[in-house]
Amino acid sequence: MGRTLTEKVLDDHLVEGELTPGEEIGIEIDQVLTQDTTGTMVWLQFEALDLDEVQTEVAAQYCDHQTYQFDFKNTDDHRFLRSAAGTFGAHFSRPGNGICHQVHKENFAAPGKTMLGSDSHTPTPGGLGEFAVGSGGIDVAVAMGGGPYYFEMPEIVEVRLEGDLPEWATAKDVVLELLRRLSVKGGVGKVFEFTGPGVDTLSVPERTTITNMGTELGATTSIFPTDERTRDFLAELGREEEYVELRPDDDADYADSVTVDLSAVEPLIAQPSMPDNVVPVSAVAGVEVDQVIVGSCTNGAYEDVLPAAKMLEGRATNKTTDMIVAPGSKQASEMLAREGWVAELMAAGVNFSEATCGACIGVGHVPASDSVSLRTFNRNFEGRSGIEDDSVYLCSPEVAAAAAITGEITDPRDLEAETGIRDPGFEMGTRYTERDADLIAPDEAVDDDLIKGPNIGDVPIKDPLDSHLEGEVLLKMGDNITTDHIIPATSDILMYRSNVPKISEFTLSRVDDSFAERAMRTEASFLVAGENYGQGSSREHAAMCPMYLGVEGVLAQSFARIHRANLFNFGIVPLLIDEEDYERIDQGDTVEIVEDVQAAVAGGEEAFTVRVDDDWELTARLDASERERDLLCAGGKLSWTRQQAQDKGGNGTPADD
Ligand code: MIC
Ligand code: SF4
Repeated sequence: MGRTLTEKVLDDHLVEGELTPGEEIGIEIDQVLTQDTTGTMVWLQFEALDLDEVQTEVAAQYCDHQTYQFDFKNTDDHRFLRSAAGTFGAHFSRPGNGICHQVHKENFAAPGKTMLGSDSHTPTPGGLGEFAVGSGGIDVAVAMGGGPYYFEMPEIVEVRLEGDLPEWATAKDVVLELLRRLSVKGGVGKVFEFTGPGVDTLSVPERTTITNMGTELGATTSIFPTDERTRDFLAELGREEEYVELRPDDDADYADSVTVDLSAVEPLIAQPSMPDNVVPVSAVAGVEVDQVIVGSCTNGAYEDVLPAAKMLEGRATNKTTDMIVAPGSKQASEMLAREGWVAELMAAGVNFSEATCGACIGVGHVPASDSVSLRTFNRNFEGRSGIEDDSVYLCSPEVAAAAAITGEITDPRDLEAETGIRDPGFEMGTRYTERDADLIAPDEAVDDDLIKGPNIGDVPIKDPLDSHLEGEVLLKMGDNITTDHIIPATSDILMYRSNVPKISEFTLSRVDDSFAERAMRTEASFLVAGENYGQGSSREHAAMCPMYLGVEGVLAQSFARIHRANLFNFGIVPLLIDEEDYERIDQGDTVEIVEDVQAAVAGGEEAFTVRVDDDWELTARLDASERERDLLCAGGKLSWTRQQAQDKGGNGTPADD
């Protein structure tokens, strides 16, 4: 039987297990990526594991989320990251050089390689045939030390693209269409592999918009085959020799198949406050818009900003609609500047920002109260923009520019009919310089020792798993709780990512601001949640902080992939419960696991009896591999890896195995 593209890349990197969906596999990692809000912990963990040199082909540290450096703590983090990259042998991308996924795409993304990144949108280079997966920071630290990455072999789902996009429909609409059909849970446990004649009609930047936002579907990753367009893209970047032809066999066998007829795709928009709340733009046309932002790792490339700039050329933004353009990389800014587009945008009333994540996580450009913001980003979870009860819509740059011109949500086809503004179409950019001023390669490192300012704390370590687990349900939550609910990423909180005692004070504050204080007063506690608990980002603080506050277990109907792994990595027991028991259990109940937990986890037990309030019992399920059980018993991945090191007299990464 023929192989899928995913199976081919994984086969080339497999170090443990078999490519059977649902089974745990270990793969060798070629490239790692980390950014400024997860990176500090990655390097502190790298140090705590006594690792002294990066072992992967490429390791890159980006500074993109807190580049405005409005507090010395941000700048301290950046200096620490530069010193860590220099000391341990990673590339360092300076603050302002751009968003990790865009800069990585420009400099390192390569077909056939594997990558692990401590950011959930790491799958972006799937648009160039790279198998790239987001994970928690400790997984990245171990992979950087040469250890394999372990994960559940996903099902491989074919997304067959047919036809050609009509005018005003874009790659963003393709992924919004998938979200509309499949929902934010539709990709859990899956890889989306793109096939069909429609693939050739999409350029690499369009493909990476789709793979980037595959994350919102909950997918492990998304991947495109490579072709002449991939080769040309790499050639433009001066990396043509990295081109490899990759495609599935003609008789490849997929677990499922979804067809998208590109010619039937129309301009779409995700309404507040979930990326899958998608409708045609025409369905919400006329809603007044206060703010428009073009940028992010999804739509921040030169090729994304250009159509908006063309639409605004010689025009002005509506007087009550503020428009901001924040390109995804300094290279994109430079190209737009050299061609005069920055000036055109400025003349039209647009504020041109440095290349940063910024507004995407509520760092700058926070919307006014009771206002509407239209963004070309990938997430619109409630409150993520920096204000509770926000009203953030997600759309393509073309739809964003149309709203900036008219002051209301406007189907660009109607804009054309009313104003004559034509679809600017898609145009690939030309690079003007071989930029390297903002990238410090390992052999150019300026530091060989770690520089830790007062904001750089220690990595918390949990005790090994107890035999007896009992505690109060301190919080009961609904479905689709995001990591933004668990540990928000807004500027007031982001600066404490390297200070766990301090950042823990904000745990679950978006759900219940008394939670952290109550947890601190309680010795041991549990959380209860509905479906898809922990969706969204890769931030391991969403597990680390609850662990620090004494949360021993989470009882949920289902878990999002990265967060589930982070719970194991920090020694919190993730137990699955059914809907009936979820409905019955209440906040304030005392739960007690009847079995000897340590022995049952170690012994491979799957069913656990949970006694609730000494009154009734439910059966919870632990769905865990042997390795994940070892992590729980040890009190998390850091302790486990260290234990391995002691047992073997090495550094404990599986390279020693
Ligand atoms: C996000 O988009 O939510 C983030 C901020 O990039 C996170 C990473 C983080 O929390 O630092 C992600 O996507 O993993
Ligand atoms: Fe940055 Fe937003 Fe992309 Fe996360 S989703 S990496 S915050 S631009």
